[in-house]
Amino acid sequence: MSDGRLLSVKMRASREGEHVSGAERIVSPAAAPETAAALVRRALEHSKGTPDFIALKVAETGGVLRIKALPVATEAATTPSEGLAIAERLLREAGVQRACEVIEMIVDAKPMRGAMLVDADTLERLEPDRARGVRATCMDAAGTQGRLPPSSKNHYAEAIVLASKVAAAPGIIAEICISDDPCYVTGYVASRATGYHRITCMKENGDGRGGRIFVCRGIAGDTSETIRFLEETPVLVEDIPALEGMRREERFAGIERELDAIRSSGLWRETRIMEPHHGPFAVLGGREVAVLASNDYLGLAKDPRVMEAAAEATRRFGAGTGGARLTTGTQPLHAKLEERLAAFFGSDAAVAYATGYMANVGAISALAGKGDVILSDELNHASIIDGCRLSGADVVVYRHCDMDDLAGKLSLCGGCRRRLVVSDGVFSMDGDIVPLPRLLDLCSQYDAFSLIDDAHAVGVLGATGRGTAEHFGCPRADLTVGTLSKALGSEGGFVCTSKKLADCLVNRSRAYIFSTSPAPASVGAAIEALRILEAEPDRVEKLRAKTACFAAELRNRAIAAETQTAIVPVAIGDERKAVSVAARLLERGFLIPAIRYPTVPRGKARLRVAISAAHDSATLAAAAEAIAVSSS
Ligand code: WAQ
Ligand code: MG
Repeated sequence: MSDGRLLSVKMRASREGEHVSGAERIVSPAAAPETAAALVRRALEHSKGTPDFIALKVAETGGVLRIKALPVATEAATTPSEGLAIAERLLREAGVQRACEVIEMIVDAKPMRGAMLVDADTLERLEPDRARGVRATCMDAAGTQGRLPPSSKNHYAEAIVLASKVAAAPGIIAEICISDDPCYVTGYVASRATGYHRITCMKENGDGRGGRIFVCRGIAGDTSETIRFLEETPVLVEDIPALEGMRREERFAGIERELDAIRSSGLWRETRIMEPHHGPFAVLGGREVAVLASNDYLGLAKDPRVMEAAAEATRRFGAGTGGARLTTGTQPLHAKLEERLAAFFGSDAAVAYATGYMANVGAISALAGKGDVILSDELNHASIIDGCRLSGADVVVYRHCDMDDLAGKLSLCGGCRRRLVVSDGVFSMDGDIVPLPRLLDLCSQYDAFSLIDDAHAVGVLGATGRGTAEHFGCPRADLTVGTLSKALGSEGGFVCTSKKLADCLVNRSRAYIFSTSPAPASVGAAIEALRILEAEPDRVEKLRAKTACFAAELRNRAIAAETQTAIVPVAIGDERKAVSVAARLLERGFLIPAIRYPTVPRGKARLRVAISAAHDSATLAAAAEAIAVSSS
């Protein structure tokens, strides 16, 4: 069968001179433009980071050689030494008597773009450029010439093509490969004699070293024909075996390796059982501790009136609603809550969600989609980031609270269908505040929608706890997201906005449409909490005074502490140190958690203290002293 004209499309990406990603295809001319675009996209989205240089090469292939894929087998290994022993045996079966030394060579290999070309009998290295190695290129799977490349690397699919071509090269009798991807521990040994043997563990998880060796015989005098075949002869590989399902143990061994990596980098997490006690105290492991970690900023979660409202709502309306808002899940309480929220925040309408997370995910993905652009602060909460991802819009991240950077980026988005700027009102990890007036100015200047997540601002900022807009004395964003779960002591999220945008959320927000409506207890409690906040605004002032007093106690002990909100971060840095400081604090009777990657960047671990209006001054002073002692 003739292939018609085929083009080779190659992409190579690097950053600061270091290789980031590379991929190639052989495709029909019609598929070439989209293939090129897809490969560039793949480079830009590579997990190793954004490249600063991408080279794209599109060339005629000339006559294409078709070869059959090697047969595939999988060898289960659970440790690197087990895997390397299997590799050694397979190399020997392929005729490499000095297999043991070849294994040593690959384990000690320096990073290279290509493979070592090693003589089976003398172990002499034959590649002309030892730093680069020999590269096998100009190959692809047969039957995919009109198809787009997959959006991310499929290790097996690419390796079987490469290994099949290499095995067909003149003089090559075997190949061994270990990926340089830190998370990919499966490697292989391949040869015409034995086929392609995947070996499920060739190195420790997290190890970024890898390498390839092409073992040859009889070409030491002249390697040019072999190298020309590897680098220039276009090859399509036919009948690539579908990967048989991995055995169950190996599937779970992969999970175990991931968990081990989390453990060994100090990032392990697990739940702990806390029994609420009086006020901001809890019983943990049989002992009473002061909790300086709760988002119950105003102590309303345990206010008897709020608790009774929850109980009363349950008695009247049931434990659950049994339906989504647009089916059977809207009860009188839900309508009342939304009315009260809109009135309290001075907006036309409010839409309630089951959680704050869902409010962000739901609102952002309802408002922005393909063809739109979302501008998002780099320190936004995970729920905002997830909403951006789910929306399918282009996401442009601007520097934290940097309005000049935002202005510059907005000025480049004029041609997009819709622009949406999203930011936390109060940033959850540092407790700092968005420069809202400037952000709103930019939104009107550049005709963008604005969404502010006031989860940590409601009940905290502004004279009466109405959030960032009240704090600055400026108008509200187009959408203000808030939560019922923090200062309001209940559970759930909401969006305050215009009638039109509320209609948009109700009709388009999948997190709203496809989840069961909030339980009557949560809604009843939230309505009562909102009533109390409105009737007793001095609670907000009390919280502010408590926070100021705690920050002063820290500063008296030479610990930097600055905050305008109820969140007081105490910088530590190293993840493991942060965890051990938190453990010492717990021994002293204070629950103050260590916040680590991925919640904050690596190396920026910290203690995160959250103050409540319910804390007493003696407890706060004692906590400051315990922090000073435990972190020194
Ligand atoms: N030609 C020669 N050597 C290469 C090439 C190439 N085109 N590409 C990479 N290498 C060398 C280089 O030294 C790399 O460090 C090393 O090989 C590993 O490359 O069935 O992903 O691209 O699941 O990291 C094996 C799949 C995946 C096993 C191998 O290799 C399976 C892999 P990587
Ligand atoms: Mg790699």
